[in-house]
This record gives sequence, C-alpha cells and structure tokens, in this order.
Amino acid sequence: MRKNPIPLFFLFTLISISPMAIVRAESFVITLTASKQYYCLDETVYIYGNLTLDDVQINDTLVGLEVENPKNQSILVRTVATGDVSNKSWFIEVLNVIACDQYGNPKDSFTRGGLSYFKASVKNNDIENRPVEITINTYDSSNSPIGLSAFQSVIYANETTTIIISVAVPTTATLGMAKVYANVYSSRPKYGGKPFGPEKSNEFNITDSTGSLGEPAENVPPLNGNFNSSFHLPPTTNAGTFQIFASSMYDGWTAVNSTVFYVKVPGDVNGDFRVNLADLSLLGMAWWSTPSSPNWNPNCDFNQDNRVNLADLSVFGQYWGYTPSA
Ligand SMILES: [Ca+2]
Ligand SMILES: [Ca+2]
Repeated sequence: MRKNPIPLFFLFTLISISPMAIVRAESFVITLTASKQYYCLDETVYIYGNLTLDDVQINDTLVGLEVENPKNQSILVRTVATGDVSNKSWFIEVLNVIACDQYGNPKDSFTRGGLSYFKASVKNNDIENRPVEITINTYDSSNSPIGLSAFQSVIYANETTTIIISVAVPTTATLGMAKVYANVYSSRPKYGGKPFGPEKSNEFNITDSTGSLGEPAENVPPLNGNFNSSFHLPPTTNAGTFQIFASSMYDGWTAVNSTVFYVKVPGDVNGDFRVNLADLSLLGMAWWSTPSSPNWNPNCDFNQDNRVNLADLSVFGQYWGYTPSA
C-alpha cells in the first residue's frame, strides 16, 4: 500500500506563514493645525500639532516651524520641543544668544526704526563638518514677530562658530521687553530642513527715541498636541494666505507637513482680501439682520455682536478701499 504523501497545500501553507511574522511599516507623522482658519488683522495665531511614530506620541524631540506671509516672506522660524529634551545630546546646538552692538559688546536696548544686533554661538559636537542655517528671530512685547535674519555657514567638526547678525526694528514695533530666538537647522523648515538642537532665547528692550518702555508680554495659554507656538499678527500684516511649515527628525525618521490660514481684513465679506463695492452690495443684502433673519450673513457682522447694523457699517468705512499692498 502506498504511503500517504504530505498534502502539497499543507506545505505551501507552512511556507507562506513564516515570512508573515509581524513586519510593520513604521510611520513617523507630524500633524499641524492653526487654531482658526480665518483671523482678523489684530489677532493671535496659535499653531499646534502632534508628532507620532506608529501612533505613539514622541515626547522627546524637536519640531521646526516656519510661517510665510502672503508675499511668501518668512516671518518666523522657530524650534519647539515635544516634551522634555533637557537630557538629550545634539550634534549641533546653539549655545547662547545675546543682544549686542555691532561689535558684539552686550547691549540690551534698541530704538524703533533702527537696527538691533545679536551674537549667537553655535557648536558642532559632531566629527563631521556640517552645513547649517542659523536663524535669529525677534518678537516684540505684543508677541508679534518683527524681524528675521538667517545665515548659512559650515561649522567644522568639534568647533564653535560665533556670528553677529543685524535685524531691523520696525517703526511699528510695540515698545517694551522683546525677545530674540536663535536656532540652527540643516536648512529651513519650509525646505524640509530639520532642527539640529533646542532653541535659545534672550530678552532685550525696544524703546522709542526718548527711551521709555512699554508693557511686558502677556502669557500664552496651553494648547492641544505635543508641540505648539503662538504669535500675534504683526501690525504690518497684509490680508491673504499664510503658510505654516513643520519638520522633524527622530532616530533617522523624518516628517514634514504644511498647512495654511487666512488673514481677513474687516469689511471683506466675500473673502477676496479687498474691501470694495462687491462687499458693500453683500452688506446691503444682509442689512439690519440677526441670525434668525432670512438675509443673515455672519460675514457682514464685523464686530460679532449678532446683528448687522450701523456699528458694522462704521467698521466697513474704516477699511473701505483696502487692497493688499504689493
Ligand atoms: Ca471683498
Ligand atoms: Ca455687528
């Protein structure tokens, strides 16, 4: 009698099972959210997000953030931590940043309309020479980003580079205690560059020509996500589309993301960043309405008091003819 052969399908089954032993693609993801889709000219923008590896929050690394205005000019470049990174070591790090005069001597006060100077030291702890981009970003006492300078360099292995960089102080800057943030990246976050080390900051004063000081900055409330940053829209902001970029690196994984928010000018009903006859026509259609009216249009309620009336027409008048400057 013939022996029973091992059924072929059984062999195939055995073979096909073994390579399936739990191979899972790791995914390193950065989410990015602005607290609102539309802001008015004089508002604070909150940015937040989550950094996760296979859906688990990564709470010990860095995220680079960059924001571009409607003219594609960067207004801020910052590095935020997703948690406590104080015990970590970095290939390249900013050691410190101070306000100084053009020769590097410490100086803590600058006047509006002039130049401010900052000295930053950046150390390369690596055994390789590294190309870097160092950014110096100033914020006034109302938390508005008011100046940004960037400097590209190569830092030799185990050496420290010190730079002195100038940043203009706009005439519109709020007086008082201002802050400077220094960072170092492989390249800027908007180009997918990664932060090398934690941000360093310092304080300085912005004065007018008579040397008086303004109010100190207010505190920022906590936000969702494992990283966040906030800023007040600068007084010179143009209405339009702003872009936010984020980038991060962790154990060889890299993640990038971007999103947009819009800055609307009061009086712009149809959202084309201009205040003109088209908006006046829409305002007329919604005139004297409340949320229960058939002709209610919340975009005409500029002061957000749930009625469209003379108060809104007054706001409309203030911005009549607004167009984003070129
Ligand atoms: Ca409009
Ligand atoms: Ca109103």
